[in-house]
Amino acid sequence: MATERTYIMVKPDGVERGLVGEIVKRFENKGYQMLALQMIQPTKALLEEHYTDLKEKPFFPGLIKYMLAGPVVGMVWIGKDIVKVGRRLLGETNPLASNPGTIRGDFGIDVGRNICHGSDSPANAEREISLWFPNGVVHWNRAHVQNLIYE
Ligand code: YYY
Ligand code: MG
Repeated sequence: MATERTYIMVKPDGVERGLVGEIVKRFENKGYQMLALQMIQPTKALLEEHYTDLKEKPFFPGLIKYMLAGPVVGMVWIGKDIVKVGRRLLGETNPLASNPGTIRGDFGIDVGRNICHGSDSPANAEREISLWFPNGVVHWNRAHVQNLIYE
């Protein structure tokens, strides 16, 4: 039974462009299971904590400003190897370097408007899930479909 979780977040550009359903669909189609979903207008403090590893980068102020531009849709997903595979579904950080068939490759152009976030390690995923969902998330079992997805 897979227990790895990841934090996926549609950024303000993705929300405003109506791509939430498309992104949810790609994770659902793959066979992954959703544990939480919320639309939230993040505060500057929350975003600075989320991106704390990047605070010395030259693009950091622009990144925070862009992420404050509107609500984001944050999700928790669970499944086998989901951190790594979730990032493969997203594509590269730079949409122009991302293959067609990936979220960033199909829908984006500029790195500073790359539509969707995905955790980069299981440890960071758990850190981000605690940050964005401080009250925890539901745990539910897909009793019937589980055997159709996992052997
Ligand atoms: O994990 P990922 O989102 O693919 O990239 P990070 O290196 O964590 O950077 C976070 C975020 O910062 C990225 O999604 C876009 C933005 N960014 C940028 O605007 N310019 C860069 N040169 C690198 C990253
Ligand atoms: Mg990252």
